[in-house]
Amino acid sequence: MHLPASQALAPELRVVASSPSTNTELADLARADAMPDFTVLVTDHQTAGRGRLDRTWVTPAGSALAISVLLVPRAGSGPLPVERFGWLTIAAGVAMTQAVSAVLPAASVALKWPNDVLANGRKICGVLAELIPERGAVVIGAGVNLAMTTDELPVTTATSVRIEGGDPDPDTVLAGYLECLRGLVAAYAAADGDAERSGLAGRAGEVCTTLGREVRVDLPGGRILEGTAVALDSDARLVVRALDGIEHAVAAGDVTHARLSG
Ligand code: BT5
Repeated sequence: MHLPASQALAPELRVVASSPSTNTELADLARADAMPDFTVLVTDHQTAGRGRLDRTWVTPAGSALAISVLLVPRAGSGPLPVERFGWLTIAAGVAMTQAVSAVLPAASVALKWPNDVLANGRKICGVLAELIPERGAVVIGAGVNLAMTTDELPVTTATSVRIEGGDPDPDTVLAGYLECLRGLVAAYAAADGDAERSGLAGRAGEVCTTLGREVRVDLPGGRILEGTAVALDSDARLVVRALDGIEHAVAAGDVTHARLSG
């Protein structure tokens, strides 16, 4: 893969012909050795991609990018505490929403909390963040479907840049993603992990289609929460106002959007 625009943005960009999982591979490298902030590992042939929990991320060779970025964010006063890392998943989602929008200008592209990018309501990208606490680092993985055809879709809820009518050029999407992610993370770290002050919360509010919706959240452990998604809190948790009016801050879960009325 020839990725000149991306390479110019991220000097530590490593392109590999294939990888079982770019997240696993980059996290193993980072655990073994201190590696520079914003080291990127990318392939268009991921053979054992992972989703959250024990789920799989499935992409036929050459049809999608698997991108992993090592972030070792430094605040003004030292390393950014790992408790502030929740917003980094959202930053990746915002950055990918922007990169996909640029190649699909006519589509509705939005972030579904916490880790899906949807194009015209279908999943085009998933984000998976994995902490490396001993390094004060996190690997942010993003899988984005580019040239995938309808026959190649792993699930009926998925879509790709090609299916939505855009140019599936990997360098354009990767460069757009890396440039936006780098800016968002730098501003967030410079603001000591204050998402409001850095502008990240505002950007997320603009693209997060979950906010304002009636939602059902399947929580880890099997509980279900139903209500209205009203905000993201200072830790990037989704605040859901339940039917009894009580607000719950959700750190992790699978969200289903109710259909918008009207
Ligand atoms: C995710 O998990 O969406 C996170 C996906 C992260 C993939 C990247 S690729 C680079 C890095 N290296 C890795 O090994 N992983 C990361 P989750 O929210 O749990 O969603 C997983 C679900 O998405 C699956 O159970 C399927 O239903 C669906 N799915 C699988 N492959 C898909 C695809 N290519 N496009 C859309 N949906 C897919």
